[in-house]
Amino acid sequence: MDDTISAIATALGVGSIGVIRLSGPDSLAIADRIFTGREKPGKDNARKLLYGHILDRKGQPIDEVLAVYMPGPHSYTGEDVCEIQCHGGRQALQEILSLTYQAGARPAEPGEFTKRAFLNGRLDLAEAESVMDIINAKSRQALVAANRGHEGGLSRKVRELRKKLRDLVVQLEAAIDYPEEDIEEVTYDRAAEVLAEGQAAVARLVRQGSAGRILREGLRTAIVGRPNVGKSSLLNSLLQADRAIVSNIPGTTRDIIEEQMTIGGILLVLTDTAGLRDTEDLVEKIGVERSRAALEDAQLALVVLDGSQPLSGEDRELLRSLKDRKKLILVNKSDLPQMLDTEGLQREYGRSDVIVLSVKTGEGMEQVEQWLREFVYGEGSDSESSSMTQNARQQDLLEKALRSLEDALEGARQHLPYDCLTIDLTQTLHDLGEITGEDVPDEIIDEIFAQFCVGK
Ligand SMILES: Nc1nc2c(ncn2[C@@H]2O[C@H](COP(=O)(O)OP(=O)(O)OP(=O)(O)O)[C@@H](O)[C@H]2O)c(=O)[nH]1
Ligand SMILES: [Mg+2]
Repeated sequence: MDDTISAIATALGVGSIGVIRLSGPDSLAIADRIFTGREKPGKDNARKLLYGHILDRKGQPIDEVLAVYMPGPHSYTGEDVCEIQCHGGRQALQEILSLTYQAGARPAEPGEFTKRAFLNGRLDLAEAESVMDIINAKSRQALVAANRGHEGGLSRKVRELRKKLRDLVVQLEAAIDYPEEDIEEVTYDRAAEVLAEGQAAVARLVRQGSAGRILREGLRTAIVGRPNVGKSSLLNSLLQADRAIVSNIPGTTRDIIEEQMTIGGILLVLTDTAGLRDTEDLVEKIGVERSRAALEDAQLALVVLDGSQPLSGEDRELLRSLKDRKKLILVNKSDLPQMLDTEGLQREYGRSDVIVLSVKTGEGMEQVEQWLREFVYGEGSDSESSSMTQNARQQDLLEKALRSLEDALEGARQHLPYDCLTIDLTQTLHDLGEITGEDVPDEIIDEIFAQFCVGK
């Protein structure tokens, strides 16, 4: 890249410090032009923080700053980079930024620093994308997963797999070019073996990717049930805040209340809803409609029942309507004498998917947390080591790769002509290569980095 870009790298708004970042061949010259101090940034004091001032064109100080020069290729972008730390007010940042423009830099596009890092081979595409996942991480687990992606967790697996499949293509092509009857059987078996291994590996990544998606975007969870069973109490208890109004009057909650929270490191996008019942009250009716819409949209339903009362017709109807949906049944108010046939419910819906709890005393809340963890990560899995950070694009490519790989495997088992296998495999290699950026059109690269923030 032969031009030099500049941007504010810190969040807009008031903060104690702000950072302006320059990258490109003229970084040092531009910093030199606008920075005054006892020592000027240069080769001799690379990577050292220098104290000084930024002066405007009339020599008036704009701000007191620290500046650092990081020569390429050992910098974030792989190019010469200069960073100026000033006070984090809008005005100082904007004025220093315009000075860098006047001194020869051009405004950086969103994600352009990271794009340069990618184009200079500092990061592959999947690693670069995970930079945004780190920035956007809203829970501990999402952060762990994003860091794994950034360190090349996904890239490494994809590259290994690509290498094995490429070797196989080479062997198959050799067999096409030099057909020898006696090695044919062996090659089919060997091909099927390699393909089955690859298929299993990609299938595992696809599974882990769904968990990763939940980590990034949160699990959309609706709290539903009859009026007065304790839905809003549950929300408040999970949030550890008095968010929703709780009262002993059925029909207290009318509107949808949405809150985000983490539980066991998992981000939940939680909605408390109006109690489901037939009602003549117009406002409540609208609330009930909204509850049904929220339920429709949710990936998981927390069905709250009142354990101090027998199961009602409405409860049964709700459970029936959620027959094929992911749900956790919570029998609340365990501190009161129990009237509900919990064992019957457990027989019908599975022992592990029915939890008896009391929001009032906190009994059973830990079990809820444990259930949610298992729901996200799959039973018995070690959450931290299996979570991946695939984004929708990567997940989509993995799913495509899986399909062509399955076709190739089927082909090998049926002893189809080698060309058929190599056609499928070429497709797989292409899709996998698009993940790491080894085989990806420029438009897609531009599209990816356009989603980044300016200054990253
Ligand atoms: N004893 C006991 N009472 C509870 C428990 N959880 C909630 N309650 C009470 O049940 C009543 C209803 O609680 P809410 O949380 O408002 O119920 P809701 O399901 O949100 O009701 P609607 O908004 O009307 O649909 C309140 O008086 C709560 O204090 C519990 O575990 N034990
Ligand atoms: Mg409520």
